[in-house]
Amino acid sequence: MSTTTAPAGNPAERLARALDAAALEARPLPGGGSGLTDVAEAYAVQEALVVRRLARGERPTGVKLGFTSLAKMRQMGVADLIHGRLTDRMEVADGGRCEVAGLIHPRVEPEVAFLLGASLAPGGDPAAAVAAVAPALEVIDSRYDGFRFSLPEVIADNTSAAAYAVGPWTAPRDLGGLGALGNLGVVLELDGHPAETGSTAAILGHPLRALAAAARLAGPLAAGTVILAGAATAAVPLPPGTHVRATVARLGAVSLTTG
Ligand code: OOG
Repeated sequence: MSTTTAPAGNPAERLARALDAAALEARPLPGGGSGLTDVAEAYAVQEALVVRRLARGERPTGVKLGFTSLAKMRQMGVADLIHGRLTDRMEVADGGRCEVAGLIHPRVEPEVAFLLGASLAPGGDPAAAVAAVAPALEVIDSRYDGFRFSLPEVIADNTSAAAYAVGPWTAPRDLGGLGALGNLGVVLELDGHPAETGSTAAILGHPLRALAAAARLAGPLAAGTVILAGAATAAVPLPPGTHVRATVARLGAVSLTTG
């Protein structure tokens, strides 16, 4: 009698499938157990993971950067820029409700978002491509147990992306140019209490550098793409029933409530 085994698939697809199932079932994988050591392979897993989401009808909306601030690098014990993909399924309206019950161990971070008005090629002028900037909230949810992972593992896991909300857009001319973004105060509040404070300067010294990095690492980026520049502060745990607000000086505030 012969035995049949399910087609194994290539290793990238196998890990992508496991990460996808972990997210869908809110059941974390053990971190450090994937055997993944190569960054290029890790991005191949991320790609396979995103392809699975797109096959379910999700639409790409943008790109996110991770570990653009020292606060985040220190918090997570890693020291390299990473990038992930955003989809419409992750979008939460400003002031809207974000369901966290189906997540594993959500955390929230205050960010700056860019909206591209023109395409941006690797090495292109990021400021010239920006149509607008906004305060943003990113909800991250590692699919690894205890938020413990290696750099390739977090890349494979689409850089922990789970949800995001973008506040009101401001055109660069209304700020007197994007130079103003270099040092704006940032406050993250949970239920009206400040949880983290910082500055946009924490994002690679200037958030425009994160946009240049996004183009270099994930470009070319099309007009209409949203780019999350990375957290300005450490991330904080996000329980259900919480009102979260991020305020960026001169850009205003963005909020969501968790369900
Ligand atoms: C990875 C995501 C990091 C940021 O803004 O630095 C990130 C993680 O901390 O799980 O999104």
